[in-house]
Amino acid sequence: MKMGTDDFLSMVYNYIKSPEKTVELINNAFSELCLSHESLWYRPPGYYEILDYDEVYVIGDLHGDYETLIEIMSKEQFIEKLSEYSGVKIVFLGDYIDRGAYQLEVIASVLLLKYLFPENIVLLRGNHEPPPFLIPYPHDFPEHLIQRFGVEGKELYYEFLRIFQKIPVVARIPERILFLHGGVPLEVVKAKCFEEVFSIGYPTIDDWILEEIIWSDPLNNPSVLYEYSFRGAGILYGPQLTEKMLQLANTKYIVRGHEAIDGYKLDHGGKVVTLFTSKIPYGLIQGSYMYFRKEDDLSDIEQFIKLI
Ligand SMILES: [Mn+2]
Repeated sequence: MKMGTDDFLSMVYNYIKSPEKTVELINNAFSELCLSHESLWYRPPGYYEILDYDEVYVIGDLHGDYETLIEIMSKEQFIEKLSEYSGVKIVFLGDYIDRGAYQLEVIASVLLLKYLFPENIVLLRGNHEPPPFLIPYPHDFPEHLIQRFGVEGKELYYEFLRIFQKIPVVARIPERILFLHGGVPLEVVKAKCFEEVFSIGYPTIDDWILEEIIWSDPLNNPSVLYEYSFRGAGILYGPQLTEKMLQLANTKYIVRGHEAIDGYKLDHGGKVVTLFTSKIPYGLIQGSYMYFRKEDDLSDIEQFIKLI
């Protein structure tokens, strides 16, 4: 069935009219998050392999910036593309909620995308989709829901927390890109293979590895392996850790979000690419996202970054 942006937005609106409808959406998306699909190989709870694709979009942190999401959606004709053919993949790097004015709209949009187009959508987890033991600051999503729905908003928050625990933390296009929210966990130092890092403690990823993946930032000092982070969670990882991660993952780049920058930035000799899509809640001038096709040569990755 052919769909357009307006059809999609009215579906989102329908789902967030009441807490009951929102819970229905959460439950629908929940089962899709935990299933493997033909062209997205999902290994619980760690990662997705993106195996079969013609083109890929990568969207960074949104933080309730619905305007920018809609702007990209309309400009790139996401919904039309998704409803017409199966070759497009969209990777979201996490941090859908907190800070912005339209947090419920944004999280409902990405869950609805996952529900409608499960084979095409990769949702990754950011530090604002938190484990209960590590709540970020600010975390105004619960208040946002209470303001909207009263006491029922509080119960709705727990439904969201439940689904956040199921969102994978890593995706990979073999030989090309590793996608995650924050960075490289220290565990890579002694790991001998990729699965060792991302499937430790199966069926649940170990808490500290999860923390380091969703909270860490790159550190531009080649002589330092890592430092403790000013954020109070995660680490600052040096280029040596990036090299080890790329070697384990068998990819050329790490594409991540997490840092609120204007546009994008490159670290560790261009091997760590930071995208930040949200603008309005931060007063930033430009947001960034990425687009490339299967046949593109990614050796100059900067040319595939788009500004909005
Ligand atoms: Mn973040």
